[in-house]
Amino acid sequence: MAKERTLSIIKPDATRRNLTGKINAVFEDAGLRIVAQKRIQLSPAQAGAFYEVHKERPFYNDLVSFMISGPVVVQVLEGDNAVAKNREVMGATDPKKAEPNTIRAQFAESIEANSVHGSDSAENAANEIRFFFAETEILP
Ligand code: YYY
Ligand code: MG
Repeated sequence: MAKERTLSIIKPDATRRNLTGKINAVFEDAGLRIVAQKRIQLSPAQAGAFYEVHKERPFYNDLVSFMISGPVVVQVLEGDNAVAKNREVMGATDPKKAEPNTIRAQFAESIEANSVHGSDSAENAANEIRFFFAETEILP
């Protein structure tokens, strides 16, 4: 199977609790390679644009406020079937519904403060990677 890339974000609830390393270990143990990574503070405009697709949803304003409440770690994960594999290790959006041992089952605080973002399709992954990284910053 061809290698694929996906965009991951370790969210403010997880950076606040010093969980970056534990979450990265889940990715690496699943065969996902962290080929780019930076810890940044999102601006309101950046967070709003990143989640533009959810603009009409009732949780949008709270989600944007949460995403700017502290630093995030944006990263590119690479591996076979990386988009689906990352969604699998993340677990369901609502941690109460997430499979045991997934990142969200282990670490998420709530449906909003759910520790990680992962792209949901190869097409969205390409756009989301471009949103945060230049190709020269991605080093397999
Ligand atoms: O892709 P994923 O993060 O699993 O869920 P989405 O349906 O794309 O929603 C994005 C983001 O929005 C979710 O991670 C938390 C937040 N959210 C929320 O706060 N309340 C909801 N009912 C649904 C989603
Ligand atoms: Mg999503």
